[in-house]
Amino acid sequence: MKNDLILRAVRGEKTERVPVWLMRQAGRILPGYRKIRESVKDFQELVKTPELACAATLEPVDILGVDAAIIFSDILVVPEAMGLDYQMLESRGPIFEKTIQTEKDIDAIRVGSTENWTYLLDAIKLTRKELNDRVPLIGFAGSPWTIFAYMTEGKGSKTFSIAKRMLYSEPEMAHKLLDKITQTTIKYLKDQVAAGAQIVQLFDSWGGILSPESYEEFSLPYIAKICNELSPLVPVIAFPKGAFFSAKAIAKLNCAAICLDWTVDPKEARQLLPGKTLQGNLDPCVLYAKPSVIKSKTYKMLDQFGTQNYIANLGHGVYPDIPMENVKHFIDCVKQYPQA
Ligand code: 1CP
Repeated sequence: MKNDLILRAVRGEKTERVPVWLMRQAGRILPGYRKIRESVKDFQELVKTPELACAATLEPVDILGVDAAIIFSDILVVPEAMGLDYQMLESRGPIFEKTIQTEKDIDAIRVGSTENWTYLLDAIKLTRKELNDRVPLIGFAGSPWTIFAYMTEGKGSKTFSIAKRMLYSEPEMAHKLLDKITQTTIKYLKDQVAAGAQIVQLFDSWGGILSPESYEEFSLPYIAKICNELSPLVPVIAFPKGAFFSAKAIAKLNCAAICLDWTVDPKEARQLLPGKTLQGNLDPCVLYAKPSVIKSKTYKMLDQFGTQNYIANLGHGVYPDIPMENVKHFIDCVKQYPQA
């Protein structure tokens, strides 16, 4: 591996420079992505064509100079593999044709298996070959709770009240669905590792809309199960977005690293998550600012986290309308940060 900074940082080994990558680094901020996206019928065609997914994965490595690639796919591939088809609507996000409301609906979907995501495994194999060990390749999945939220709502939501209603009114049913998603996700991530993913990240994008009690009943135990299954194979990064209220419980996860959103104070995170590599957490909106502001905020973040056991990133995915030059400047600032 030519650049193994992220692998070393995630394992808690010494790094001579802070590694950096961005969540959602392959997307509308990049010209090559926009071109590929225009050439296909829909988002799924891009995700399901290994050559195109590979090209989208490599572009940020080639033109932004990030220290890791993340395989081009989406967390919604898992509900699709379980039998729920979705459409990705321009600027409106995902819409599912059917949603899960009853016990019967849960029984009607399957635990997904390899044949449901071979295109992704082919994309990973091809990308590893094309990367030729330049940087590590990250695989990923949504957390069971976050996938549950899309399966029950059928789309994004501000409140996720349909999803949360099931937690409070039919908790046993909710656990049954979460368990089925968890079984699928474990297979899905193990397959990604077997195909060549060298790190996996679990996105709990909607963890933060739960109360601490609900979070620790309906989200964290399922993340813990996945960590227990995957950690013996590759380093796992958990991203409990907005859920730092449960930091003490999160600290007990069997995972190498925790990704933090921008609401979290780096020093407090160091205290509450001892022994974990930390990743994050610049507010993506900082990247709308002028270069001098991007630099001072980035340097301040590195001062606070320190340079070891740390992976620089944003506190959430990069927004599609952020200028690519600013993203590049952020990456360069991390690389130029003076390190003793
Ligand atoms: O570069 C990369 O990061 C790889 C690709 C990637 C990843 C890691 C995509 C491509 N999606 C994701 C993860 C993902 N997808 C998450 C977790 C991270 C997060 O919180 O942002 C979530 C919640 C989704 C679901 C999703 N997919 C949404 C959000 C809808 C909502 O509820 O607000 C949307 C809009 C998408 C579409 C999507 N996924 C990826 C891209 C590049 C796009 C844009 C679609 C397009 O170009 O048409």
